[in-house]
Amino acid sequence: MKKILLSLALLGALAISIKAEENFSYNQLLKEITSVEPAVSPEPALEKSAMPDGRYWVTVKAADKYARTRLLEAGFDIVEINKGSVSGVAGPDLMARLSSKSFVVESRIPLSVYTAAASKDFPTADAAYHNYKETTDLLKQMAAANPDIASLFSIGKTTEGRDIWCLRINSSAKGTAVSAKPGALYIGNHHAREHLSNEVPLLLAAYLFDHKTDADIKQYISALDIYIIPMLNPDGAEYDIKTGSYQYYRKNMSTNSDKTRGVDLNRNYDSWFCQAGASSYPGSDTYCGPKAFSEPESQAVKKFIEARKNLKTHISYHSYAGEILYPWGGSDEDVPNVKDRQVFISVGAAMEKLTGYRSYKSSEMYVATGDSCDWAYAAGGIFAFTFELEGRGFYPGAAIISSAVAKNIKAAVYLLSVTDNPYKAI
Ligand code: 0X9
Ligand code: ZN
Repeated sequence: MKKILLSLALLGALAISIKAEENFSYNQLLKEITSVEPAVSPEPALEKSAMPDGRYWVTVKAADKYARTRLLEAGFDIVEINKGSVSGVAGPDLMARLSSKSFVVESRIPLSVYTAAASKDFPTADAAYHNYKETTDLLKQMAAANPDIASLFSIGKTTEGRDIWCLRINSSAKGTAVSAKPGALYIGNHHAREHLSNEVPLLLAAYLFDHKTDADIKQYISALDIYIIPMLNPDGAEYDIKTGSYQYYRKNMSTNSDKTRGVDLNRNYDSWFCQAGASSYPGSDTYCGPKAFSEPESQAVKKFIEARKNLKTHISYHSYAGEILYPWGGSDEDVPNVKDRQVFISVGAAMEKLTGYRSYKSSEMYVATGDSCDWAYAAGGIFAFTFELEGRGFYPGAAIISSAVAKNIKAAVYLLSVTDNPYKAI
């Protein structure tokens, strides 16, 4: 794989120089992405490795979603669900815990990360992905180029002091000014290594600006209050790429009481906090944190949503599975309001058609409490969907961006079409 990376260095350099030319229209961005498509299909990221780092790619027996929930509670971060088993990354502590709790480990492959000299960027072949600076610059450029409808502001700072940027698209209200228009919210990158989940909302913004004079988009921009927060967890995302090779990092960068790093932001919301499918072991990948909303990133989302009672719809982007999930995820129960349940089912089904992703109730994957969409629906009545974007692995290569973005724009724009009154979907 190293050889492939080297042979792609020239293409990567080309991509970097293209980026420097301030191309930020949707079509230009797409061109930029396709220009770095590897000539060969990307190998699984696990094979990109060089040095064992004490972690394993583990496959553990799990017959059903209840077994999956128990594994999450033991701190196992389920990455892939197979028939009768699940796979994910486990370090030495978790390996010991799995055997002490009598889980059956079917296989384990030493996981290695390539610890090159710090490059603070994506591997060359994936240069089309936007790191934090590139994301920030692009958001600033888009906002500056569309002053009639756009504004950019920070919803708060991360653990390491980075701004969490929010791009607002609204033909009248700007910045943090309140609006009575129905609102739609798109958030990416709760999880550090899910870099595709930054690209989709970022390019959605570029698409909306490029098409702002199309009849439908123009109407949404004038009638709605649209918010895009592409990178909620920039500390984690930057950590994941800082050596120039991926670290399989999931959480934020908080320092825990036992000096381990990171809280799973999608277990830190106040919805049945840490009751199921989340771990209280600080070192584990599904660590819920010391208390609900202990983290600056989830706290920023809480404040943001609580201050905007006009929000009606929401997508939180994750990867990977090709799935659309709706509440509850923290309970086997259905949401109690029958009409709301029908909205989730109908809107999910419409977005399923547009993306080819499967739409279903979140808890069927596994019950996991503290997730952002459960909280957004419970606290704000917001029709909140978790999208598990497509791809094979967390690092599916740059070639996947354009197709993932294209189909997800359709779903995101559909969501705008029902944001004025989600009940019209039933
Ligand atoms: O576990 C998660 O946070 C999400 N999957 S991911 O691989 N992106 O980490 C899924 C959240 C779905 N929510 C629940 N099942 N509660
Ligand atoms: Zn995720």
